[in-house]
Amino acid sequence: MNKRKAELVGTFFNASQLPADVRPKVIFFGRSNVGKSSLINSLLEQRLAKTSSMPGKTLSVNYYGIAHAPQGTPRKGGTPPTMVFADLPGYGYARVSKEEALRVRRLIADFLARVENVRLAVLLIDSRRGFLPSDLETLAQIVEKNLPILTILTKSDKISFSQQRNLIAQLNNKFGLLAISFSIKSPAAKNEIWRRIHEAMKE
Ligand SMILES: Nc1nc2c(ncn2[C@@H]2O[C@H](COP(=O)(O)OP(=O)(O)O)[C@@H](O)[C@H]2O)c(=O)[nH]1
Ligand SMILES: [Mg+2]
Repeated sequence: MNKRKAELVGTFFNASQLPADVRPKVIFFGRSNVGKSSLINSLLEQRLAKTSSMPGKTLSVNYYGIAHAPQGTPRKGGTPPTMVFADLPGYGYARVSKEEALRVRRLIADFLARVENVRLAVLLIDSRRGFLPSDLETLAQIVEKNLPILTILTKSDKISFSQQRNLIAQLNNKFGLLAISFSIKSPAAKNEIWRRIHEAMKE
């Protein structure tokens, strides 16, 4: 797959800073330290999103603009259409105060209330930790907005194949979620994830 032209196009510390923006968007949700930045960097094949082993640091929404030319699109005037990946702050980090946790939740809720043209919500779940109550809260926010969901089980190198299968089955049975396993160590699922993103862009 070709390397995509992508760049950071905005950082917002509260939802009131969000500009009106009709570009189609993929929003990435996940607990702090779930591997969100790593997945975004892997998909974009560049180190745009900061990764860290110190969770709970950034409290901002970051927009990455990605040149996106679906097959067969006539190119008028040169500039390809752009889609946006929105990287939301991680939630559910145990070592922050209640107020801090509430601030994260509120930023996500305010963002969802304002954001336009969301095509896909990508919900990241840490394979080792499984689906936790804070993930359920996020799922409820996504469902309330009626957004199509793609669930990704991150760090799949940390658990066995049978554990992966069980977790995928459990998410499907309990919540009707279709999950894909992903690891930065063997990013074989990347093409499948891109396929789903492109499909969501078409709708
Ligand atoms: N073993 C393993 N570690 C990962 C994987 N993805 C991310 N990590 C590590 O998990 C930590 C948090 O990753 P990061 O992408 O910053 O998570 P974020 O807080 O959700 O953005 C970093 O130390 C990463 O190197 C993975 O697939 N496998
Ligand atoms: Mg991050």
